[in-house]
Parts: sequence; C-alpha cells; structure tokens
Amino acid sequence: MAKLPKYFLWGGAVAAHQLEGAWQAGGKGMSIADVMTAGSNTQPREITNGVLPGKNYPNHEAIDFYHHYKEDIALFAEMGFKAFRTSIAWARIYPNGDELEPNAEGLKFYDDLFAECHKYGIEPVVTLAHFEMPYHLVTTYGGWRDRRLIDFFLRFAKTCFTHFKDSVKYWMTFNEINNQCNYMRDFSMATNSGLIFSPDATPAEHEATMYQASHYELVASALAVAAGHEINPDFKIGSMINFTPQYPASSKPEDVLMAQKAMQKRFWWEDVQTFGKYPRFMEAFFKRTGLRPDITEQDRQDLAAGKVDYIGFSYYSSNTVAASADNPWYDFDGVKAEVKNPHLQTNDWGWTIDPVGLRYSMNWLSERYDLPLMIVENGLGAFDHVEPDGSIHDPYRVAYLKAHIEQMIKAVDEDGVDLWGYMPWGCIDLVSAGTGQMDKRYGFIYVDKNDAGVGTLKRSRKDSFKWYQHVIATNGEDL
Ligand code: P53
Repeated sequence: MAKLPKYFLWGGAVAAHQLEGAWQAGGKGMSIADVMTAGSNTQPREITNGVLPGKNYPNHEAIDFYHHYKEDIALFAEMGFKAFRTSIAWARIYPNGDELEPNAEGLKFYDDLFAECHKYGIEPVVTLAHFEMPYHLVTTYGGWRDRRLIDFFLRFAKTCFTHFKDSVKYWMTFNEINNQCNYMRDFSMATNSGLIFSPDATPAEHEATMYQASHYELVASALAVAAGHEINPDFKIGSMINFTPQYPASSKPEDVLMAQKAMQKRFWWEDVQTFGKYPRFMEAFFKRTGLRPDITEQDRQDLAAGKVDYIGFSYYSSNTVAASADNPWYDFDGVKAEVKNPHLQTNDWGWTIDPVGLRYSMNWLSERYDLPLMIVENGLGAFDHVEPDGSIHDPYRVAYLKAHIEQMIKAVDEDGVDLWGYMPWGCIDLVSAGTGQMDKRYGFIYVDKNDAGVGTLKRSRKDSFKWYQHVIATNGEDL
C-alpha cells in the first residue's frame, strides 16, 4: 500500500526577496531586505540606514527570478513539482506599505507567475510576509512596534486574497513568526518585525518590544485568516513556524524541564495561532515579568476568530539545552542554554543534521495541535563544486534529504500524522537569508553566481535534480 497520499504536494520553496531581484522594477518599493548587506558564516549581515554606496546588497539582483521565472518554473515542472512555495513581496503590492491603493504592476507580476505554475499543474503555496516589509514602514512607524501596522498588513492581505482568489488556494501569513524569540539578534528583529534598535538599547527593551510586535502580528494574522475565509471559503490559510526542537542535554530532571520550557518559549506563537488564545505559561510569564503587551479585549476576540487551518513549518536541525543554576526561572535564552549534542554532526554553518528530529517534530506538532501539517522548508546549506564539464555532484544533499524523507514517511505511515506536502527549501540556489551568501546553496538547480555577486546567472541541473525527480515520480516509494 502507498505510504503517502496520492495527492501529496511534492515541491520546493523560496521567498521573493531571496530570488526575485529586480528590486526597483515594476514600481516596487524598497523593503527591509534591500538594506541588508552580504555577510558570511562569521560576519553578520549589516542592516544599513538606507541603501549606501559601495556596499554589496545581494537581494537587489538575487538570481533575477523576476526575469527568469518561466525558465525556472519549467525546470520545476521537469522535476515533477506539484506545488511551489513562494512569497509575495509586500513592497511590490504596496510600495510604501501605507497607501490606500495597490500597485497594479506588482499584482500583474504575480498573476503571470501563478499562471505559469498552473500551466504545469503546479499549485502555488504563498506566504504573505516572508522577512521583507516595506522599508517605509520601518523608518516611519518603527515596524511592528506600532499598532497601525495591523491595518496596513490587513489591507495587503485582503488585496492579495481578493486578487488571487482563483489562482491561489494555500496561504501562510507570517514566515517563521517565532524566529524573533532570539530578540538580541538584529537580523531576526529586522526581518520578522522591522525592529531596529539603538546600540544602547537594553536586553529588556529588546524583549518587551519583541513581545509587543509579536502580539500585533498575531492579531493581524488572525484578522487576515478570518478575512480570507470570507473572501474564499475554500482557502487553506496556515501559520508558519520554524520548528527547531529543544532536547534535554541529559536525563537530569532539570535539563528535561529546561528543554520543555525552551519549547514553550520558542513555540507559543503556534498556540495562539491554533487555539486562538495565549497559553497559560505565557500569561504567567507576562504576569511575573511585567512584560505586559498592549492586549485589548477586542484583540482577544480577534485572536479567537482567526484560527489557522493547517501548520506550515520549517525544519532544519535540533538544539540541545541544559539547565543552569543562575537561571532559576528556566527562562529560555538560546545562547546561554545551548550545548553541543555529541550524537549529531553539523553542516559547514554549524547547524546540526538530525533526520529523526523531523519525525519527533511532526509527532509533537500533530499531537499538540491536531491539525494537518505542511513541511514548507527543509534542506542542507552546502558549498557545491562545479566540475570542468559543468556537472555538479551533490551526494551530501541527496543523503540529507533522503534521510529526512524517510523519517517523514515514518511519521505519516507509522505515527498517523496528517501531512499535506513537502517543499524543501531553496529548490533553486538563492540568497541565504541568514548570511546573505550565494555560496550557501540548497538547490537542485545550480545558479552561476558567487558571494561577491559575480556570475552569469546560468541555471544547471545538479545530480540531486534527477534524484528528486525520481522521488516525486515514485511518490516517495523509491528513495
Ligand atoms: P539560511 C534561521 C534558522 C532557521 C531558519 O536559512 C531560518 C533562519 C534564518 O537564517 O530561516 C529560514 O538562508 C527562512 C528562509 C531561509 C532558510 O530558513 O540562513 O524561512 O528564508 O533562507 C535557510 O541558510
């Protein structure tokens, strides 16, 4: 008997700012991604004050998908994709974010893109906010620290839902909404929520602002879900969470408790989006710390009225944490609590490789939320080498994906998890979000461009391309 459903959504995932390029084409406004420079494994990306001369901004051109999408979608179709996850660049639709009327040229680009997908029977799976709000909303309103952002986002969401009512069925509101749990990381604050802090801002200020911004995003997400269901009752609108499970460093009860508390602190966003209310442990945390975000009675009603239909999540790796005597509240702090897991290898960027963790994550999400799941990111960032004849041998990528798909199938087949699809990240090479590199590659399709921004942008098939094509053709029966 087949282990995966017949209509399983095999595909791949990308995000607008990481591949489209054409940052000023078709009336697009500047986004937060347009002021982020290229970094590296050791050098964080710089978030500059506007676009400055002499800096390398890799998202400006990216892989120029804006002008190459027909060729790229034809390659996805050749691999047999049933689904393609991308995002809509908010600043293509509302260049400044606070206009009343959308930019028709921006809508047209996505009309053409989605039509091209449907030509091959590929279902678009679309994220509304994937790490790139209009920059004007950052400079004028301070990003999501301002309640007015709810209205701006809702207008953007309604415009997309109405305009793409018949061309898109699967939606997600905010990409990896929980990444901001790392509230001391400038990158997460800027990309998730458009929050820029002065260098002397205290950790407490970072933390308080993050909880406030998150709350407004959750309200905006819930209002969007409710509006979307009204516009088209057939829509499936999901949340999108980065799921990095937290393992206890040992069987010591304090370590186990630390891991549980770390999971709560990383994943409470999902509780709100699924159950429509804040979980008890967060209410207790706000009470204890005085970090009381502005939450109105109306907000609570809105949260309850906009529960998601499914859970989209990314899975790359797991973390391991230990309790420490100087943390009596077991308050999760990634940097402090994290320890090395002696059972796992890491990639060149230090991310653990843990296929069993995917099965664990699917079980965790399924038993806690009892909703259908969609794996909308998974993959291995790696350096690739182009042979003199142009071929690219990437057995490490195949090994990673194969091991994860095996665990994914066990979760469905043996554990009964309801899973709609699998869309590995960066199905075509693109700009890394975290580092801004091109040479941190995830793709089945190679793109000739390096970290310095030099290359012909020519596309070519890696060995993994043929492999994934066969996986899809056999619906995962032959890996
Ligand atoms: P890059 C951190 C941890 C987990 C997922 O990441 C993350 C990040 C951000 O660095 O982001 C997601 O490109 C995100 C994508 C991103 C992908 O994972 O840093 O949704 O936009 O490209 C991979 O290797």
